[in-house]
Amino acid sequence: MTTPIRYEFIKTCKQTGARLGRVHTPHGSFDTPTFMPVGTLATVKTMSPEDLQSMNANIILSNTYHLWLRPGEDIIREAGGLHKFMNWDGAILTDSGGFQVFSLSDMREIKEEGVHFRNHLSGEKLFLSPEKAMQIQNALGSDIMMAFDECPPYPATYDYMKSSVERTSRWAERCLEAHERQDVQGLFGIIQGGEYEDLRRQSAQDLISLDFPGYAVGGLSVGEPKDVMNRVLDFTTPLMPTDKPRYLMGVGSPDSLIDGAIRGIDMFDCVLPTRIARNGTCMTSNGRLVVRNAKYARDFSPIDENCDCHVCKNYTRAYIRHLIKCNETFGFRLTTYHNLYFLLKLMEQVRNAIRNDELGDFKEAFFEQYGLNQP
Ligand code: PRF
Ligand code: ZN
Repeated sequence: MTTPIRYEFIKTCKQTGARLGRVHTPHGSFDTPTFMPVGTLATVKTMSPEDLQSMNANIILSNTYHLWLRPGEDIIREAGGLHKFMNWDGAILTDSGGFQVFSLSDMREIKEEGVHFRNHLSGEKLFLSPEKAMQIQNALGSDIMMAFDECPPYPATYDYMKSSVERTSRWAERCLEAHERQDVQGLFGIIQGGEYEDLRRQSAQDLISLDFPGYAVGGLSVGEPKDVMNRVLDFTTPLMPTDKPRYLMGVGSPDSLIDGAIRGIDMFDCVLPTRIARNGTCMTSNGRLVVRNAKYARDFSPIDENCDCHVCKNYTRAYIRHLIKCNETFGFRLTTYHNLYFLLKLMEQVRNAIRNDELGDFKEAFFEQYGLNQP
């Protein structure tokens, strides 16, 4: 298949098996493993594209579902595509709407043709299908598009999961058929199957036979315990091609990023760092810090004394707490910037550890300091 997405493998960490690589797209390359900040509505909330560049983000994620509802894909096509519309020159991955339909709307009916549901804002009746999801993503012009899948809840019965996986495979085939810009936009398949090993295998085999330029592991981080996620990754990533990118959808806690990388994942995204930032919670090298708390009212130290971001170099906990307590948007900007910087820096440290065959040591030291030491 012709595709503009190419995975360049660099090396495997001898201590853990994690992969170091680079993904090439029509809007530049990014080193992997990487974390993609989430810009659901064509903005990473409170961040400018210049902010994102200054923290070395080179790929962001946006959402088909939200942009379809507002402003509508026609307006974005008319603007010259999503990159031009939002003034972001780096790579963009768009999720297909599959997950959002399931997580945001209560009234929904899954049929072979697609999903009938209600607009989570207006209540209006809507229909999303593999063909429609491709048409919207073609209009947006993202570098990486995602197949339209079903992400079943956790836990789901074996029988339900089996029929869902089979439908997701049929939908994936329809997505490939409907994707009209294969030369400029790459389409990734999404492996589902919940916690069931044979269904993950079936899903992986079905999708691999369709020859996508990259594969995601979907259906995780939906409420299952951490050890279930790790076990599923333990048996799923070995089923995935080694010469294509592997993306774990919706995962972004520091420990899961490290655990995912160790299991051979290259790409991650999550609203966690940006969402918790807007309620005054920061990720630091010593664990989470709730900067809203009264105990920081007179604390004139930075959010994280080990962080060299612009925020930690110039602003204090006391000042940021004050802004957030007063609902000042600048406060949300500062915590968001720091949290994204922290995760992007963490991924850079992970890549360096892979390069030096010491990701296992890095994990142990990081977990110890972050307060995550396992029994
Ligand atoms: N499918 C899609 N998007 C997703 C997921 C999925 O399974 C997840 C899983 N938590 C996050 N985002 N299309
Ligand atoms: Zn910082």
